Order: sequence, then C-alpha cells, then structure tokens
Amino acid sequence: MKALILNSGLGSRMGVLTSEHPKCMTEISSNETILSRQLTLLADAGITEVIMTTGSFDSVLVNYCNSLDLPLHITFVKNLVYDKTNYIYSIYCAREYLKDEDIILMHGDLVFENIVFDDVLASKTSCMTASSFLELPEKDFKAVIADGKVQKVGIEFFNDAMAAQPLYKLLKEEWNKWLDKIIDFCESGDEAKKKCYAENALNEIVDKNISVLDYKDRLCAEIDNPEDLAVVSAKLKEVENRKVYMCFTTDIIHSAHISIIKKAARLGKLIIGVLSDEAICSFRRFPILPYSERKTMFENINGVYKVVEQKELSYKENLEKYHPDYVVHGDDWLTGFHRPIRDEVAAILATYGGRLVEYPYSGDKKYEDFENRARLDMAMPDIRRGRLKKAIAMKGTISAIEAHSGLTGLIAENTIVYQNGGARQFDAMWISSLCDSTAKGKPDIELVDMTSRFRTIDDIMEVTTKPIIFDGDTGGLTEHFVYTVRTLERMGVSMVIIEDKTGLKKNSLFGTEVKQTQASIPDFCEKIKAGKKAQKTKDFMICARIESLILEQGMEDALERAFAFVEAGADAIMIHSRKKDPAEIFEFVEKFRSKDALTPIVVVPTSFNMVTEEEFKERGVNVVIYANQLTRTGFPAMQNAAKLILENHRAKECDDICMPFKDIIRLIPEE
Ligand code: SPV
Ligand code: MG
Repeated sequence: MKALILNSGLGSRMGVLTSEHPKCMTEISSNETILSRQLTLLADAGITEVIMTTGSFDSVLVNYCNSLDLPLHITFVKNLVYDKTNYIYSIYCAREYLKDEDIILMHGDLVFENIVFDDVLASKTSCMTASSFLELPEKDFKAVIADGKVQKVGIEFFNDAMAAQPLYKLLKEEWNKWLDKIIDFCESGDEAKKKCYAENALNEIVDKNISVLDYKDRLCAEIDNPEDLAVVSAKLKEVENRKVYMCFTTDIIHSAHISIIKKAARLGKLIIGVLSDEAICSFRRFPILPYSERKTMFENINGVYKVVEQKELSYKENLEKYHPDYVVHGDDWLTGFHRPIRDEVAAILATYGGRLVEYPYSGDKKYEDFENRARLDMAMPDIRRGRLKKAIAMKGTISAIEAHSGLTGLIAENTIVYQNGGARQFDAMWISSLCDSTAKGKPDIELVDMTSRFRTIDDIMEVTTKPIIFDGDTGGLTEHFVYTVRTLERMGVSMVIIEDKTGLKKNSLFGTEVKQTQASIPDFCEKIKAGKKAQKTKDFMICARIESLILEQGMEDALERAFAFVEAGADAIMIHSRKKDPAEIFEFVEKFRSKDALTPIVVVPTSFNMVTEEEFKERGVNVVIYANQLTRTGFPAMQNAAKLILENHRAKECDDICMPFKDIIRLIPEE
C-alpha cells in the first residue's frame, strides 16, 4: 500500500504562517508539524512508500522531509502549474507512480488522531472519513451517503450528507476507476477540469464502492486558517492527554505484547496495570517473576507512561481511580471466564463515556509454546521446591488438597472456579499418608514404605507443577529421616510434615481410641535438628506436627512443644485437632502468635471443617490442608458403581453416574 499526500497548494489563507514554507510544515505542537505527524503515523503503520505532490517551496519541503529521518521512501512530484490548477492536476502529474496500487490518500493539511488513522487502515473496503457527530459545514466537503456508501463528495451537497474529510483508503479497483477519471478530466482539454476538485471526477463514477468511515467526535480536521490551527492544536493536546489503561498478567513479554502496547500508546498516555502476584496465582500459574520485577519490566517499555498495581482480576478499583478514556484489550476476553470482567469494564466505562478498544487477539502457536515452556519450568525440582515458601510469603495463607495419584494430582492442579469476577484454585498438594495407604488398600500405620511413597510423589510430579507438601508420618528413625529429607529435596518437594509420635503410628483421627505414643520433646527436637542439618537447599521446609490436642495432653503441652520445635529449627508448626469445634485450634493459634508472629502455622480442618480460609487467615494460619476429600468422595462413587452393576446384572444403570466415555479419553491431555 502506498500513501499519497497532496502538498501542492499555496495555503494562502494561513497568512504569514505560510510565507516561508508550505502549509503542511505548520507547527501543531511544540514537537510536531502537520506533516511530521502524518509521516510518523504512516511509518508507524509500516507504510514505506509515499508519493508527495509539491508546489511552492518544494525544495524546503524535500529538505524538511529528509531531515525527519523516517523509514519512508518518499517520491516527490512537483506540479509545475500548482498556482493555476487544483490538486486534481497534482494527482495527474503523479499518475505513473499510482496505478494498480492500494492507496491511502490524504490532503497535506489534514490532522487526525491515531485511532482514526488506525480505523482507516483496518478498513476492509475502500472508505472515506466522515462524521455523524459534526454539523454540516457551510464551505467544506460533505459526502452524500446512501446505505453507508459514498455517492457524491463536494461542498455543494446538503441533503443526506455528512461532514467529510479528504482522508481515504482506496483499494486498487476503486482507485484505478477514480484515477482513470482524473486522467480523463486532465486530458479533456477543458482547463476548468484541471482546476476543480478531484472529487468531481469521483462523482462521475456510477458503480463506486466507497464506505463511510465514521470518525464521530474524534479529531480529523483540515487546517485552512489560523483559527483552525488554534482549534486543532487544542484538540490535539486534549487527545494526547487522554488516559489509556491496559492490564497485564504476563511475565514473558513477546512481540504480540509489544505490538498491542504500541497500538494502545497511540491512543494517549498509557497506564499499565500489572496484576498482583496473588491475583495471578488465583487463576493462572505461579508467576515466574514477582510483581516488583514485572512492574520494572513494563516501566521500561517504550510508550508506557505509568505502571500501577491491579490488585484483582476486576478492573473496577483502577478504573474508578484513573478514569481512563480508553481501556485496551485483546478480543480474546469476549469468551471464557474473562467475559464477566470484560462486561464490568464496559459497564464502568459507559458511566463516564470511556471507550473499550478490543484488538484481534494473536492466537499464534509460538506464544502458546512460550507459556507451555514456562509451565514445564515450573515443574522442575528447583523451581517447584521454592514456590511453597514464596506462595506463603506472597499470599499470607495458602490452601492445599490431597493427591494420591497422577489423576488426583491433575484435579489438584487444574480445578478452578470463577467467582465474583475472580478465580480460585489450590496453591499446593498434600501427599497424605492416609490417602496414599488407602489407595493401596493398606492401613495408615507407616506400612507403605518410603520407596512406595516416593513413587506416588513421582507419579504426581510427572503431570503437575504445583508445590508438594509431604506427609512424612513420624519421620521414622532419625537415621532414616535424614535420607528422606535429602530425597524429598532432590525430588522437588517443598515441605515435609512429621508428627511427634513414636512407636506404631495410627491415624490421628482415631485420637485416644487406639494406643498411640507421643515422642518426648528432646527426642523429637533431635529429629528436627538432624533433618535440618541434612537439608541441602534453603527453600525446603520441615514442619513439626503437634499431636498434644489429639492425644488430650492439653494446650500448655501443645504450646511448649511448638516453641521447642521452632527452637530446634522447625520451619513451620502444624497443630492438629479432631474436634468439630475449632475453639482449641483458635486458642492455640492465638497463644502461639502472641509469642511468634512469623513461623507459619498449618492446619488440617477435617473435623473443624466449618471454618473458612478467610477466617483462618485472619487468625494467623498460613497453610490450610484439605487432607482426604478426594479419596473420601471417590471411594463411595466407585463402591456405588460396583453395587449398581451387581444389582442389575449389567452396566446400563451405572452409566448414568459415569463420566461419558468421550470425556474420560480426553481427561488426560496429550503432549
Ligand atoms: C493424613 O492425611 O494422612 C494426615 C492427616 O496425616 S490426618 O488424617 O488428619 O491425620
Ligand atoms: Mg498422615
């Protein structure tokens, strides 16, 4: 596509402003002329070929264009009789450069805002700019419109007309017809036909197909005199002070991001909302770069005016704070879970006349590959291991759900719910001794050996990326525990929880119904110390689980142990209870927190399950583990299916409660 800019006119109505250079060189702001703005817009849009007609001061104009040093190849065509003809003749002079081309045609005294130009460029059909907002001008161009198509253009039409500007996009076919007519006019021998508007030739084409591009109240205006200049300059200032808002989740910047940032920055001062770490974790993966790094990254992108934090997926808070004139987004949010967020943005913008600009989303496979690679990195042991500590630091309180197989791991990894414009998912996985044993049909008495437990971890790790908390039972003999710590670390597990019991361990939910022995404080401290000494990396955590409330040894015993275990090096404390009433858990948390504000507290609310994560957070709990719910829901469903088949002597009745076959075969995504 070529651009044709008409600059042969005298510009005499500008008075002294055009005494030394052509009108297009008139300054419209401290750093722009009409022409530098036009040429910059063309270059930014990737147009490289420009045909410019010239007249008076042509050498001044050529030198000026060269001085702009833009990536444009400009062919200057002088209309030698510029003072005796109109631009129809200038086009005629340039005809040999213009045949069989798609053309952007503009007069050299036209100033338009970027978004108008973007719309013209994006038009799929030939188009002319006209405004449905402006009153019809007395002397300037109007376009007669029927069915959205331009019928006639001239200053004399008032019926069915819109105020129009000489900024066109003309596809080859339309342009050839018009250019042929221009040639006919100029070669007709009739001098008057060299002095009329080129649009007079256009009006003679019966079968033209030029749409109206309605620029509404946006800036698109010719400068004919000093009054026009004042109005346009003021409007341009206002346009450039407009605020544009975009929100970014990404921690990998690629060319599609740069391209949309560039487009957005053309609309005004671009404010980028960088989504908080917490909000990103809620609906996507753990960010590779924390908020502060992502903020710096965006601050250093050309065209970005300011970077702010967007705390939630909802744009509400920042839209109310910054009142942007535009919000820019890819059109991918028209579908899927983003849709309600998008609708909220549109509704808020509508309250004050802001606009939503949605550019086509680049669904390029290579960008998907970047994201997949980032996800795979998340699964690498060194990266996965450290993420639990980071997530606790970032969110204050995190949640984990049990997984005992690759399949339950996938549920923990991928389950997400969208709620109130936000999203929720689990932050981590708990490899429960109870569920791991149950899946193997064995009692939860440390019968399933560590090699088998590691195998379960491996199965889960192969198909997931989320951090893992391992239920280490009693930790076994101290001499064995040090090996367990190293193996878990090497595998990429983030935390092992060991309980202060000794001898034959039974599940805590039996409480005092079975014989269980609590380890002595010194013995358990020795085990913690040995584990911490064996540990190789900084980010692995050993959590001491206190069974005093389970074994009815009292609050004082629980607290004494907690402080002693922290002193011995425990990175976190798990306090367990099998009471429905959370009172003793709350009391422990309160008393522990009064002396230790930092050590993370872990709870397993299987019995005291009415307490929400929000309440735990408020009370100072940091990790909430849903320890057995997938096993407890999966088992009865399977038992029921088996019964239905036996009762009915066939599988038909069971089918109603089965996942459809086509879904189960797609449940596991292939690489
Ligand atoms: C487990 O899930 O194996 C636990 C938690 O240790 S509990 O069953 O509550 O003891
Ligand atoms: Mg257990």
